[in-house]
Amino acid sequence: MDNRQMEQAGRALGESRRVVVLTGAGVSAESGIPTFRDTMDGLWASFDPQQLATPEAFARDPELVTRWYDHRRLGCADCVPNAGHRALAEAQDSLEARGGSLALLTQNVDGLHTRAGSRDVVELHGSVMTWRCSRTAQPVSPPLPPEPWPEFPPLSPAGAPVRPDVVWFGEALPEAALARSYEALEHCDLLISVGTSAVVYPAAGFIEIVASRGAQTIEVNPQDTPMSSIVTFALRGKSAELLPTLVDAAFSD
Ligand code: BJW
Repeated sequence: MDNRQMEQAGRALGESRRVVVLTGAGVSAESGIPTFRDTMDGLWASFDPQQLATPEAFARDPELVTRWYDHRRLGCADCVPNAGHRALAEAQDSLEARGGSLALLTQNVDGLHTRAGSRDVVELHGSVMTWRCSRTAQPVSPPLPPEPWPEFPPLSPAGAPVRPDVVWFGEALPEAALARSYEALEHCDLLISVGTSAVVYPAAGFIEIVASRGAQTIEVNPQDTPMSSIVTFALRGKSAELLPTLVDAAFSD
């Protein structure tokens, strides 16, 4: 890790008032949740997540798709936030204490940012922890227990398969989440993109929107992404290691 880049990025964060953070699956990697484009393990090793996360796959084989999402729901419930999630919650506290703000936009469906203490998290791709009827959109209540569904696909009281409340390829993102994101992007001084491959739109386009306004951008990722060439600072490494250092550099005075 280039110390000068970290020092300069820390200064940029410390001098910003309105910050947007966009996170992807990499921020939860060190909590033990596989990234979206990782090869899956065990029983799921032969499946391609990009083929399963579609309305077409659910229509064709609701048993397979609901089994996969229930496996992931239970996996997320067993995991805990890591130092990267906690550093982002601390950054929000520090910015708010000095009259600023931090809007946390996540593509993750695991709920770990909220469990780490971040407030008003915008879940762009929904949540795997809540499910709804695929016909009426009525949410399943009460909250699902920490056990697998008794049958696959689970059926709602309306007799239709229930599905996780996530956004699949080709589906629209929640309107309120998009409106809050564009409002924050329009007014921010700095965007930090963490642990995303930056290939899925519209979220990947958020980095381009902020960069084209001339605001500063930081990328935290062990690998290059299609956005690496346009960010102001590219911090190469794991977010659970780099985010605490970045937040420390910005706010410890
Ligand atoms: C670490 C690390 C460590 C590892 N520390 N980092 C414009 C152009 C082209 C295409 C489109 C476009 N606009 C729309 C599209 C189509 C499509 C799209 O983007 N396709 C592209 C693939 C080409 N987009 C959509 O369909 C979206 N819908 C839409 O636009 O609707 C329009 C509409 C309007 C009105 C009516 C109807 C429609 C919806 C996108 C939904 C995406 N959903 C998923 C599944 C969610 C549920 C689930 O989880 O199963 O969201 S797909 C999947 O990708 C998931 C993720 O949130 C998302 C992003 O992945 P992410 O988070 O970046 O993870 P990875 O695995 O890709 O990357 C991990 C990264 O972490 C890597 O870079 C590692 O290096 C790094 N890493 N360890 C830090 N320790």
